[in-house]
Amino acid sequence: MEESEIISGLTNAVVNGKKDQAVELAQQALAEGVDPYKAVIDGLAKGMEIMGDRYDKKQAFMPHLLMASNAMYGGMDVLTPHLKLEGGERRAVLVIGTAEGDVHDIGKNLVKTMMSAVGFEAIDLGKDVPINSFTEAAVEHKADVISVSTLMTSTMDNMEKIVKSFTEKGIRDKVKIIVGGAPITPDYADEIGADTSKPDAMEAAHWAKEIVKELPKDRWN
Ligand code: B1M
Repeated sequence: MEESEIISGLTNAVVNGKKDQAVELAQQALAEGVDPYKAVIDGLAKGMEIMGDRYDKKQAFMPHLLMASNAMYGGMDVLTPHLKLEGGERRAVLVIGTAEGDVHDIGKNLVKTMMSAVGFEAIDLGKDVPINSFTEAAVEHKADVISVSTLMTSTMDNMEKIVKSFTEKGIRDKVKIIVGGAPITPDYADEIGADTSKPDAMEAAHWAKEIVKELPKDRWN
């Protein structure tokens, strides 16, 4: 099977909610030497994007979305262990989660996957994360980067509260904070005092990998 067929097959498996097919094609991608990044981003994630558009146009409904995400995770489970780690002596620590009130976690999980792939050790707080859990985890794990996602306008305010909680605890300068998700813009990130926002998981990971170099190594001592 050609690479392009495998990639489009992965997209279709997600769109059609076929987990077995996604798993099989992900295994085939590895066997045929397809870049696992490409298989995740151009294959599986593309399928979720298509389903998102269909949902917006009322051509797909909740059960279809859940089946699609189930298929996507099936493929990701196969591919994620093969995303090549990019070097560095100590693994930088990422604390990641979805803002309180928001249970959408597909994009957050993609960001986690890509961040792990560029070398981060990810502390995943999950979805609908209480505001103070971010600072608590940051202190406990001596975090470098905090990544917060939300897909709903109604939960954007909680991102601001998360950033404020770092200032209130006096640890804002110890971490870099990235916020993202469909309604989030770089201007919004600036307005709430976060360091940046990026439009997709890959860009977020590349930014994080570079920005950690600016953090003083002894700042948590
Ligand atoms: Co819901 N949902 N949903 N949903 N859902 C949206 C987000 C919505 C836009 C649909 C709509 O109305 N058009 C809408 C929000 C409206 C708004 O506020 N503007 C909405 C709503 C309203 C709801 C409910 C309230 C519906 C209800 O119950 N009445 C409810 C939420 C309950 C809650 O959270 N408390 C709900 C529930 C669900 C499901 C559970 C069915 C399911 C989520 C399953 C899951 O995540 N496990 C779901 C889904 C799937 C969607 C849509 C269709 C798709 C979202 C998705 O996964 N996209 C979405 C409509 C849409 O997007 N077209 C919709 C694919 C994913 C890969 O993209 O997460 O955007 P995304 O991530 C992207 C980028 O945003 C970026 O990187 C990724 C690409 O690489 N990114 C970051 C993400 N995080 C980042 C962080 C970064 C940087 C980049 O740095 C930190």
